[in-house]
Amino acid sequence: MSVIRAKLRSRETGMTQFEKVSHFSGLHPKPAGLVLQYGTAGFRTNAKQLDHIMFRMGLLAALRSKNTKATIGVMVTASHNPEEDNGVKLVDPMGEMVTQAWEEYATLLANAEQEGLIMALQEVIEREAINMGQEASVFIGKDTRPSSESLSQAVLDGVSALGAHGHDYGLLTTPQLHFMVCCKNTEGRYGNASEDGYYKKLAQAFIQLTKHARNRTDDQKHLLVDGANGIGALALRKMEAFLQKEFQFSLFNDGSQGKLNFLCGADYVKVQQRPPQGVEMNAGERCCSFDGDADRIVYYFNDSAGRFHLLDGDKIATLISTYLKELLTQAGLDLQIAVVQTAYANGSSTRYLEDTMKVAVRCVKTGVKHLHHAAQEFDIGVYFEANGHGTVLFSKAAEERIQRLATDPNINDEKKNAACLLENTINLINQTVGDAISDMLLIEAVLAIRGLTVQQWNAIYTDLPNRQVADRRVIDTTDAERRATSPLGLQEAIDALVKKYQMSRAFVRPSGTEDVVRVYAEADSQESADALAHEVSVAVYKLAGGVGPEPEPLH
Ligand code: NG1
Ligand code: ZN
Repeated sequence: MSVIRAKLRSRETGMTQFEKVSHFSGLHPKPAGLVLQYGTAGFRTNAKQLDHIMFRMGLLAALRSKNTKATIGVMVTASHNPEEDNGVKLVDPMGEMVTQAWEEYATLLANAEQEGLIMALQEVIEREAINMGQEASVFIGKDTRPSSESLSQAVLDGVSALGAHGHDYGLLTTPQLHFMVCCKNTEGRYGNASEDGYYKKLAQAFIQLTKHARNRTDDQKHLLVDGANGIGALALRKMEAFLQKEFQFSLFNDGSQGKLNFLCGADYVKVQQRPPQGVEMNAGERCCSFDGDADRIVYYFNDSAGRFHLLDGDKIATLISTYLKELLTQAGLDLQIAVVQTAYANGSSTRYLEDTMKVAVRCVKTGVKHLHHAAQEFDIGVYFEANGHGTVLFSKAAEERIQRLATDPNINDEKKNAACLLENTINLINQTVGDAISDMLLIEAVLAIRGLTVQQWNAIYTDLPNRQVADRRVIDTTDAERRATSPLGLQEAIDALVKKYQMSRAFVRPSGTEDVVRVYAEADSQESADALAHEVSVAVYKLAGGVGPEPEPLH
């Protein structure tokens, strides 16, 4: 019925909606036979293959908007991938990743051959009983990749082909776009849906929070930032004035010279376990790296002996959850706090959180959507992937209790102070998705309030040495999803290898964002972790039909 209504409405303008879609689709044709899968975080591959995908995701966003009667977001980015790749992520009304039920529709539209597109659209419309007469609105953002310009235009074409209103924000970090969508759909209660609105909200919360930290020295206010030559660098520069010198930074890899994510950025630093190129670090200086769309952050420093120390998502989760737990105790609030991790979390972090901090820990599948959902089950859910993507979610009830306490005239100073800190902390956090800028400011504030140096933070627990390998030569990943996990005997072989090492753990999974298989190993020493990672990749190579030469030992 909804389909008929769509046809009737559009007839007045001369062209039916579907005729319009067909016409525009001809400008964004799909290469026949090309099949792309919705990965860990949307579609992601070489930018040359993505024009039709972008157009069709514009269509899907318009449908999702009609379906939810709310504004939907579309972000054009490939995050930590190399510059020649690109990708697209859809944002649901409250600023979260698009619901998993719609990933199926995304795949359906993406892979429909040119002549089957209208039928695929009709299927979605019918299955969701979408009223095509409903108004629709889509927010669009893009990262700094050269290909993002024309690809975001393709998204806009898709949006307007279905008569939806498209608002193109141009260059934004991924978390900024999530923020805008949430602001819009909460009628401004979450903040103002503009770039300045974002900077103002976060900067004000940061300034309020750091008032609670006494005697901050200039050194404590200063951080070295690696912008991965991406959008995060641009955003941070724009934010500078709003921070009123309460936070100062030296920005490296700001995109003026280097290539996006090349030898720099959070993913490079985490996987290679070494500092990015292009950052001038002195011993003991606090440094951080964003990834290509600024939704991940990792910290690090070199000690006086020149040794590199990485503080990844696990260390960040520990710092933040410890801080929050202490505040809850001071405020006398019995709210349940939990940390959500993935299999990539260092074994030491899990042990520390459970045994020493007595915080509940949940382990979920890789991918932000899985962490986000699990975190929503608690009063306060702190979620971080080891790679530095994460945030904190406060349930509505928790937020209300904190607000009531902060304005309660009958409580003592200690409780009032803790409640105010919690309130400002909530305002500083981007609860829609992991946000490098918001996380960075929160970490800076927590270190200042607790009077911790980066060395003291690092010493909270010691990481088990670990190694992550991803090798394009090792395996042909066109259908790696099965070949990496199902060859008979692979898991048994890994189990046998793990037994050879002390305190060890290892697993493999196909990446959902790159054409690789990821191998993770940890053990009691770096030599053992490296050796185990190598042995497991050889097992994958032999049992899962690797291509190219056999993987070589690490170091
Ligand atoms: P894949 O490529 O599926 O491993 C990577 C990260 C995920 C997530 C996505 C989205 C690792 C091991 N994997 O996914 O955690 O962040 O990218 O960006 O870090
Ligand atoms: Zn990212």
